[in-house]
Amino acid sequence: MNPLYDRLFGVHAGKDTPFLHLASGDSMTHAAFLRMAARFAHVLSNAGLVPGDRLAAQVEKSPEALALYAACVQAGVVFLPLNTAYTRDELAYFIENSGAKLVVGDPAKADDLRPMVEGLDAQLMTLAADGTGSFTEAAADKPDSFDTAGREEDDLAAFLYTSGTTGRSKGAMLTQANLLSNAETLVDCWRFTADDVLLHALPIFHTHGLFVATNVMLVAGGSMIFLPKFDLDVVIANLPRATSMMGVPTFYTRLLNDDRFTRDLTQGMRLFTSGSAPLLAETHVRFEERTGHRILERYGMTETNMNTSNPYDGDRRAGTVGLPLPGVELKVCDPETGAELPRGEVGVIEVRGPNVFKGYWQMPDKTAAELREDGFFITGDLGVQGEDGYVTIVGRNKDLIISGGYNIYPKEIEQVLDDQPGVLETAVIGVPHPDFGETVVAVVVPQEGTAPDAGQLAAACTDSLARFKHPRRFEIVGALPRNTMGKVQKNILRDTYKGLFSN
Ligand code: MCA
Ligand code: AMP
Repeated sequence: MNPLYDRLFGVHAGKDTPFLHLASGDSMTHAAFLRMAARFAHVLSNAGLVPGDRLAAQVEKSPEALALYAACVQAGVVFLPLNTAYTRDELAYFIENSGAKLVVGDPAKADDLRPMVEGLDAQLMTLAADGTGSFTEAAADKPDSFDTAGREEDDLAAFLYTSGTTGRSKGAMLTQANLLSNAETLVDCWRFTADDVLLHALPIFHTHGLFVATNVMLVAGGSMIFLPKFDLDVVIANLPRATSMMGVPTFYTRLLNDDRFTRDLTQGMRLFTSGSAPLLAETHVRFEERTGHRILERYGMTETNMNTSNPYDGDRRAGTVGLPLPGVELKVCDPETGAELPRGEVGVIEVRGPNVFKGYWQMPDKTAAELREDGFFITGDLGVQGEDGYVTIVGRNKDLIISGGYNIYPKEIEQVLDDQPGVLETAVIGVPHPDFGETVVAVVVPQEGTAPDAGQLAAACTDSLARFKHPRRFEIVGALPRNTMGKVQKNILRDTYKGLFSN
């Protein structure tokens, strides 16, 4: 028994129905996809991986990249997908921390990665966006079927790393049951069926594109228009073939800024969902005016998958993230005492349910700090729940920037900038941005008598931080505002610089 494999993949064995429609016009059936995944599972097992071992994948989105996920589930290997923008330094931490035995990376980066990967006692294989590489070469002569590894619902299926407000990233351990329960709930709530065609333009290295979008479509038995990335022209060209799309708010603002995006173009669609970052109520309203569709906004986290959703039938309320999903308990608590607050009061959102992860890999202290013994997870999001149950997120009790749906932890950038010559201290903040929702600004205090150069500071980020984390602006100031306790008042900085990118 391997509940996740059986329910997501095994049920489609032998089905000649389409699973992936590619931008090239080709498509791949469920059966062909499963045969490829089985060949890949043999490669994992030949490489010495046994159930419970970790595989780290930093690969471009492709059918092969998705089959790598399926192969891990079939072989019982814990899948650790990584953002393709991560630098070698960032990658080294994930490989070392997770103890990954096998790393699958882009052939173009192999020479750069190999010494680091091998130095960490891992093997490196390659997989390119076009499906070529040493991994697929090794799979070519393997059998089309694989004896699925036995796994229990409580066994680990994936590690997804999430940054922390202090220190390094934490590996969120997700079990088979976490993933399966959430996918099944969402299929029901959002009415997905085998007739659905999901326009999939999200990356597949995060919860949204991999677990929300892909797992839901696998459970439903539908198909996906599987695009390498969100390219506006390609998305517009493909919308008439789709019945649904899941996106981050940037997808929707980009579509609305294009005149080709009309009511006619979306007439075959039955559902647009949004999440990963706040969708402005204004975007929701403009979207409905343009297309007649009300975007269904939901709220989740890497550690919990999805927690709340606006209803499929009923009021999809702009500016809210809807109601707790079936099986998910949600309460709003006092940030200081943890005591539950009455409806209508703002506090920290806590959630409990089969969706909530098992803890952070080898970080018992961090797990204990965020996951209560009674099973409630402290999200760090500030919200309020109305008398009618609708939840509104009003802010964050954590120092986090969300840019185009990617999470960025200021501390990580501050640590890089503080190490630069001539820098006394820095404060990194998020400010409103018309395309990305929020973007990164670094406020820098130079050491006396020096004048750090923005170009040098930017160059320092290039080596150690993924491009999406780089500050889009460096503001040089004499001192940072502090409260009486000496803590930097980022709210004042956010207010000062809030207009930097406004239209
Ligand atoms: C790309 N760039 C970015 C971002 N993406 N910078 C800041 N924030 C970003 N999100 C950089 C590129 O490196 C490039 O740098 C420049 O911005 C312009 O690139 P562009 O071509 O415009 O970007 P894009 O390729 O169109 O990507 C934008 C995007 C993409 C479509 C919004 O970032 C995206 O697909 N985001 C989705 C993220 C996601 O799936 N999040 C889910 C996390 P240069 O200046 O060098 O040109 S899961 C989650 O949060 C929870 C669980 C949940 O609830 O879902
Ligand atoms: P991640 O750590 O990538 O899983 O990001 C999770 C965070 O994204 C949550 O803690 C929220 O702060 C934010 N988030 C996700 N969905 C929404 C939403 N619909 N509205 C506001 N914030 C959201």
